[in-house]
Amino acid sequence: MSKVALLTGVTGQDGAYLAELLLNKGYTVHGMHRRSSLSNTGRIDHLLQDPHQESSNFFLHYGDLTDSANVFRLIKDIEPDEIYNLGAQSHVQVSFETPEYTANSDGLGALRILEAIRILGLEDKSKFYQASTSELFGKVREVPQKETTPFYPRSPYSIAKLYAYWITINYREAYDMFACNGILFNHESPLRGETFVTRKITIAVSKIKKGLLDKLYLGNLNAKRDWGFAGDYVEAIWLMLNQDKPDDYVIATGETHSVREFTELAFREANIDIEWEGEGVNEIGRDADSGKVLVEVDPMFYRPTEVDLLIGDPSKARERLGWKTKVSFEELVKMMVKSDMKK
Ligand code: NDP
Ligand code: GDR
Repeated sequence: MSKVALLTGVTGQDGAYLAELLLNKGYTVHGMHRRSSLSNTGRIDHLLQDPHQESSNFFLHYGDLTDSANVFRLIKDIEPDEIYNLGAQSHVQVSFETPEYTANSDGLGALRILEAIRILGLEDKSKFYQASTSELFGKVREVPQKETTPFYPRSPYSIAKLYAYWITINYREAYDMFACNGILFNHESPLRGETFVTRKITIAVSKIKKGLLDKLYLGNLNAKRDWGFAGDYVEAIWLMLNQDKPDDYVIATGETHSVREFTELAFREANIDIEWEGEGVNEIGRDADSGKVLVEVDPMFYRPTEVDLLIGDPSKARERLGWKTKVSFEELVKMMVKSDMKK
């Protein structure tokens, strides 16, 4: 009998990579997806099969993490061996505009799943993964950040995720559930959402190169992130639920780079050298050859409270899970620019 997994957030970046990984391992995969007026399955269309075929092992179900009855019914019907809670309003800046909704989906969403497991008596059957985040570390208190680093979240998003993080640990301790937090640092790919900074940059570079866009507007160029490749990170997620004991793990590369560095490298991949001048809101990036301004700062993209520096220490994951990142920062930027150039 193949293992059965339920993924929330299956239509997102990580959902797509994880669904593929699980299907390749022989799992039957069920995904919760939201009804939308336009199709939102673009990242997983290549994995979908005709549900009428007997061999079909990937199924989608309408649902929403803010709908308790729906979450209960899905878990009751599917009785998953593994539940991966990837669903979330995942944009930090948007969470300042929609704080209550973000708390409901990202914070209480995790609770609804844990409660369903408990009330349905599935504690010994259904393992639970919570998509926790390096945003929990927020304001710098220790560098590099590891599992024991104190949290100081700086956005409605990360504060909702803080609730989800602790409720996961509480249910593990109170009800003996196999429940894990993956504290994942930023991870990107050609499937990354188009408004996150990396993908926004690689799309803009490709359009500028092809003459379809004049200029890229960005916010804080000094923010530093530990950027890895999503394809590597979903392997760590799976490993966490396939250990003897549940635990929490930092997943990161151990390297950090600024938004400015990412931008520079992405342009270089398109054979454009950027020269920077000015500071803060007056900083611009020029094409070193033509002198044309290609990058400008727009304070519209500044956040009310920023996370300045993230760099993770993945030693525990390396030692206990045998996991390490495979794709370097340079390879990641190259992969994303190449993919967007093609598109
Ligand atoms: P995406 O934004 O790409 O995907 C989010 C997914 O959640 C989408 O499938 C989205 O559906 C779904 N979703 C949003 N709101 C709800 C809701 N109310 N009910 C059910 N589903 C919902 O995120 P990623 O794939 O990048 O990230 C996956 C998870 O990991 C998220 O929880 C994120 O917060 C967390 N995380 C991500 C990191 C990263 O760097 N990528 C790092 C650390 C944590 P739809 O397609 O309909 O919008
Ligand atoms: P982040 O990712 O907030 O780290 O959250 P994002 O790519 O949005 O921002 C990274 C940094 O870049 C700065 N920045 C800009 N960001 C965006 N989106 N757009 C811009 O124009 C821009 N200019 C500069 C930001 O200020 C920030 O410092 C991601 C999400 O995937 C979360 O769900 C996840 O939990 C964390 O990563 C780890």
